[in-house]
Order: sequence, then structure tokens, then C-alpha cells
Amino acid sequence: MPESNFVDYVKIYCRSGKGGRGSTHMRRAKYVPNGGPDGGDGGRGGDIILRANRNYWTLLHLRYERHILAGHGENGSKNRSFGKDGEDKVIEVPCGTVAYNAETGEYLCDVTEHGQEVVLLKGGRGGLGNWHFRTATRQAPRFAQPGEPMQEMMVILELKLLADVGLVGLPNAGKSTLLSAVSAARPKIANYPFTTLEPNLGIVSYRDNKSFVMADIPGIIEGASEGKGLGLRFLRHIERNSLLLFMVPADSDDIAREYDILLNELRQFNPEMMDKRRVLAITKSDMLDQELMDEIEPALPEGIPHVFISSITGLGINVLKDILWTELNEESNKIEGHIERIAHRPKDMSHLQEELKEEGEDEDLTVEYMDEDDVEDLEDFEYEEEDWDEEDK
Ligand SMILES: Nc1nc2c(ncn2[C@@H]2O[C@H](COP(=O)(O)OP(=O)(O)OP(=O)(O)O)[C@@H](O)[C@H]2O)c(=O)[nH]1
Ligand SMILES: [Mg+2]
Repeated sequence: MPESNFVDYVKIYCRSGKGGRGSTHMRRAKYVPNGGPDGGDGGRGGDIILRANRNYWTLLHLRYERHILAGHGENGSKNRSFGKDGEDKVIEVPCGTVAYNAETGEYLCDVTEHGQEVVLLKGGRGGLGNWHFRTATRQAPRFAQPGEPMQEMMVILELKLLADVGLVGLPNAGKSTLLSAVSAARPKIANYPFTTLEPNLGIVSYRDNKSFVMADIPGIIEGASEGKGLGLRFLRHIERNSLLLFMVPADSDDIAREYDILLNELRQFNPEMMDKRRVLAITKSDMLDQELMDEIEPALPEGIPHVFISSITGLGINVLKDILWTELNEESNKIEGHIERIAHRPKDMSHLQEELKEEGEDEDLTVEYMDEDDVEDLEDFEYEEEDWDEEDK
């Protein structure tokens, strides 16, 4: 399989900056009988910040940027001079990116709206210079605060597409054909299973310049939640859709059973998927006449709106759009509200190892947790005395 441009998963090493050390400088100038402490404060270490940017669609740009290091704060110096703050590092990601701790699988944060920023790792605060520590009885403190240490972490960034409607169906159900019929997206379509290997998004225009986003994902098969077929790798992209459109072809042997298989896989993947609104489309209905539709109808699953469609003749497509639009605008289904309700579960680390192997992610990721300078600096974190400055004598 050629290397894909759709990157929805990266593992990167992040490190914030350490705080600069406060200075222990003693002022000693000609004609000034009593100098005194004048050591300035250390600068703040840079943060690692995650920022949502709607101009990115995937995590491709991070694929080869595996180490993200913020700047260290500089040490304070004489004359109460502050050390310079370390530079923050901003990781730009598509809206809908979720961050996990790669070692524990713990959910860290997510960013969903353009411009939203979350501090992933905080830089260390700078230490106070000795000037702060002078008191009536201790006029020449020869110590200052060290800066706070940096933080480091292997982080997994995972993209979960933010579409309004997610298409759910077995391979060959006609998902991509529908997307191409109702939007400008041009996904690959063919008469064999697993034509679609990565998700496609399309904007569906509706009456009066309204529109909504539809996500076509690879087909799901029985056992997908255990890794069969393309597995659960893509299911996360419909985790956040506010509405799921189930698609079963008219020539299926048992429409209700096929629907149950799909439903069951989603349930296995994340029980919260069951809370979403669902609509059922019987695809390829150009193969049916009214008589056959009437025959099929009583056997359809109950409690879910259904519609017979054909992406080729256009049958039922407008009715389908009406139903989707109505469902999307039901107050309880609004995507904004939904995002807040989503509980991100920690990553299941047993799957993770497999996924990483599949991706070949780990091969070129060598992590040097700290460079030698840093280690040294951290070791002499004790308050230390600086020599008197001889320069001004
Ligand atoms: N007759 C008829 N054939 C259709 C219709 N929609 C799709 N097809 C055919 O069904 C086959 C599969 O369509 P796709 O859209 O690729 O199916 P898919 O669900 O995206 O399949 P995967 O990507 O493999 O999961 C293609 O040969 C399409 O031409 C339809 O409305 N009527
Ligand atoms: Mg497809």
C-alpha cells in the first residue's frame, strides 16, 4: 500500500523548557561601601501548546517532526536583570485532535475549535534571584532559587474528524457513491470491498445555502472492533459525528441482520456510540420496484427512520437530506453540545502496540530524553553560590 497522506495518528516527543536559575550576584562597586544582593530572577521555561487550526486536515505535517522542544528560560543576572523567557512551542493541529500520554494511554486534552489552545506541558517557572531573599538579619543571601525543571512526555496525537454525519456500512454498501452524489468530494468507487482505505469528508449543500459535513469511512465488517478488516482504526472518526447514517444495500440477504452487525461493532468499540441518532438508508434501491419495497418494509428494524435511496438515479436523495437536516438540528443532536458530552476514554494500550507496529511509527523515533547539559543542570539544582563579581572593583 503506498504511503498515505491521510495521517490521523502520530507519536511525538515533547519537552517544555526549564526555568532559568535566579542569580546570586552580589553588587560591589567602587565607592559603595555596602554592596548587596542584586541577583535577578530566572526566566520562565517555554510551554508546549496544542492549537487547533482549521487549515490543517490531517497530522501529516507532524509525521517527520518527532521532537518538539520548547526553549529554556535564561538565568537571572546582576543588577536585578531578569533572564529571558524560553520560547513556547505551538503544535498546530486540525480541529478534532486528541492528545494522549503514549506511555500510560491517559487522555490529556483535545482541541476542537479553530484557535483553541491548550498547554500540553508547562514550562518551569524561573527561580527568584537572591535580591528577594534579603532580610534585616540576612543582608547578603548567597543563594537564589533554582528554576523549575522541564517536563517531558511521549505524546500521541490522534485525529477524530469532526463531521456532522458519519456513514456506516459494510464494504460495498455504496457509501462513497453517496458522498460523491451529494458533495463535491470524489472518493474512489468500485465494485469490490475495501475500496475506501481512508476517510473522506464532503460538504453537502442543502437548501438556502445551508450545508453539513459528511464523513465516508472504510467499510466495517463483523469483528471490526477486534481488528478484523481495517479494524477499529477508522471507527474513531465517526465517534464524534452527531448523526450516523447506516447504509445497507437493497440486495442484502437480510437488511435487519446487517444493521445489527454494524450496530454491534459500534457498541463494542464504544458504548457511547449507542447514544447517537441513527438513520437507515437502503442503498441501490434502483434495483427495486415499489412492490419489492413494500415487501421489504415490514422487515426493517424498528425505531429508526429509514429511506430508500439510489445514488445513481437520485431516488430518495432529497428526502434523505431532509431527514438528515432535521435530525441534525434537533437541539439534542447539535455537534457542539455533543463534543462536550463525549468522554474520551484512556487508550487501550494493547491495541496501541499493534497499531504502532502497523504504522511503522516507532522505527525512526529515537528519544534522547535529555541532553547532557540538561542533566548536569538538573543535578546541581541545589542553591549554589556565585563568586563575588570582581569586575567592578
Ligand atoms: N445500482 C447501484 N449501484 C450502486 C449504487 N451506489 C453504489 N453502487 C455500486 O456499488 C459498488 C460499491 O460502491 P462504493 O460507493 O464504492 O461502496 P462503499 O460502501 O464505499 O465501499 P467500501 O469503500 O469498499 O467500503 C460500486 O460498484 C457502485 O457503483 C446505487 O445507488 N445503485
Ligand atoms: Mg468507499
